Amino acid sequence: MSTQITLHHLNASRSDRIFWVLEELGLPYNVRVHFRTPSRSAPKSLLDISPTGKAPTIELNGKVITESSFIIWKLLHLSEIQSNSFKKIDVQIEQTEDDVFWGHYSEGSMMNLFQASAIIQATTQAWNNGMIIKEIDENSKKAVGDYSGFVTGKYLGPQMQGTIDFAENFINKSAHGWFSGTDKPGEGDFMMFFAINSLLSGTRAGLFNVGDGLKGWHKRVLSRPAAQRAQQRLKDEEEKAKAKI
Ligand SMILES: N[C@@H](CCC(=O)N[C@@H](CS)C(=O)NCC(=O)O)C(=O)O
Repeated sequence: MSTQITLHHLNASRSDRIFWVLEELGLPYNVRVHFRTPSRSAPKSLLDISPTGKAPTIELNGKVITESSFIIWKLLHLSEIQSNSFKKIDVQIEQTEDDVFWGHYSEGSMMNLFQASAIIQATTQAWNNGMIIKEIDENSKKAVGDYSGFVTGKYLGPQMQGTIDFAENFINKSAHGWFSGTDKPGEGDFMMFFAINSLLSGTRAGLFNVGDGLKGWHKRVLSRPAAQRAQQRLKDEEEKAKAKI
């Protein structure tokens, strides 16, 4: 029986990592799109599938799997991928130390800060739009705005920039320009894709200083046919799902 994969995708989410790895590995997959609610949270439909209620989640031969790096690890460990016999896969299949490091770094050091900042911005907006308390006077709007501006601008912002600079430094020194440390993209690259893509062409574009090393890495990723197919599939699936609402 061939491997059955359904990717549960939430719009504007880390599931872009999984589209990319699935396309690189040439694995057939179905997609179910879940759209964020007005508060930017995942809808209940995702919690109905996934114990964490977060994206990405995949169903792999009927088993529900969560956490991007575990999902990537599971996909790289499929027997048909490990044997790599039916076609040449241009991916670092065997996990390197750098893959493990950047897999952890992307979530544990970068995304925790990025996410905190996104939550502060979303909740400030919700406050100003009266989603938390109906009647908001201008003074309380200003106080919340000043506080969130301070936390994101003066506290989280410099730390986020530090994580970007650290990644820039690594990629500039790497022999091949991949976070895997080899001449092929690996888990470290798939994991770093979400944050760097958001900085260069997503919701955080233009907000931080991204050096030529990471810009070059991003270009290298997007010039890969598999990454292009991944972006197209993501877009097509979202459009198809939107048309059904
Ligand atoms: N560490 C998890 C993080 C998962 C996560 O927080 N996903 C976000 C989307 S990028 C989510 O589902 N957010 C919706 C919510 O929290 O309601 C992973 O890497 O898979």
